[in-house]
Amino acid sequence: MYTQAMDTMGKDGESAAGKPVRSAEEMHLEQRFEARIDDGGFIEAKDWMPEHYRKTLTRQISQHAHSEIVGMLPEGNWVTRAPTLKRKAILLAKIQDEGGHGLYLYAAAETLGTSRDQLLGALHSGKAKYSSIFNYPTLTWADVGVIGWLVDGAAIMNQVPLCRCSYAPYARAMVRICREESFHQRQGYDALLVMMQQGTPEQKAMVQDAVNRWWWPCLMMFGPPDAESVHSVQSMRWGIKRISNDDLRQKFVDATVQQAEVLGVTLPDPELKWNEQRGHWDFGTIDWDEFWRVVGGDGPCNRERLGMRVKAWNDGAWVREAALAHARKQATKQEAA
Ligand code: FAQ
Repeated sequence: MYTQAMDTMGKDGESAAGKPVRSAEEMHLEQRFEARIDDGGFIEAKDWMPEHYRKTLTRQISQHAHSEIVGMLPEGNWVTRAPTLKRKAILLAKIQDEGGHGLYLYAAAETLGTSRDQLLGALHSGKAKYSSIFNYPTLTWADVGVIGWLVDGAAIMNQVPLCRCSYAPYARAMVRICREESFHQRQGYDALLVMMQQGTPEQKAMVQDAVNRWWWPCLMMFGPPDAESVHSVQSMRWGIKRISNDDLRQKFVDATVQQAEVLGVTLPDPELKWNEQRGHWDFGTIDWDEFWRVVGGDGPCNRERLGMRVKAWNDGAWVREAALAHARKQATKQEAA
């Protein structure tokens, strides 16, 4: 839906049959673009690119940026209630990093020609998507640890291949983001390990309860099954996505089972079983109805999250106005000098 909202193809560029008319020069540019992609090369902001490639990237990068800034909200809920000064400082640093990731990603999306105001407008009007995972509530302190361990763990699994994305500004942003996500994952695991090894029975039960609630939504983060993923084939052809939704999900499950054992928690899936033949862990069926409900705006916290973002935008209007007034004043001064 967002993709359609950003459709800039006008009627002028279409033939009578409704198909876009392409000039010989455009076809030559497209051949060069395809050849560069086939060679595993990178595309820079000023290079020619097909309109569909530009729109696909604008959609994915802006959704990713929105996920980072909406993702600050569930954890922000716990800043004032972190159990120690050390945990509070770590949490503040993590949330700040996420704001920074949003900034790099909005900047990367802007290089494709859509302004930040337009991108945020799409988020605030509910047209643009952000990751389903951030529509779940953070009920206890253990949820903050589980977000680090499982949500950041899933995010890294998905994002490391994006460091090799064919669109260079996105790939460059992802290198730094992945380094920071790695710290986020470890701090979450560490917080949980302390509770599991030194905590009271109640604290241990709290960790298990958080794992029970977050496990399945984390598996949904990777997106629909490959057979139902509308964008995967083209995005993989263009080197935007390097590994499919299902393969990344499997890699995440395979990596996480042992971490759960070390931690001493049970993953809430009776069908989780090592498959010697496949060399992978088998796992149960994901509730895709729940996924699409959450993506469609009807998850436990969708309204609250969007409401908070819109409020933050409105509350910050005076800062943006002041910055613009200052810039205008400086420009007038410079012109007069
Ligand atoms: N939630 O055809 P596909 C983080 C939509 S960052 C909501 O497979 P695609 C950091 C999809 O947009 C987490 N919608 O799509 C952090 C499409 O709808 P559209 C975010 C979803 O793009 C941690 C439709 O379903 N990461 O966690 C979801 O090829 C802790 C069909 O799907 C990124 O954004 C979903 N989970 O593959 C922050 C990474 N999955 O647009 C704070 C970059 C799918 O046609 C605390 N993005 N949809 O209306 C990607 O890698 C891809 O976009 C996928 C989806 C894999 C998410």
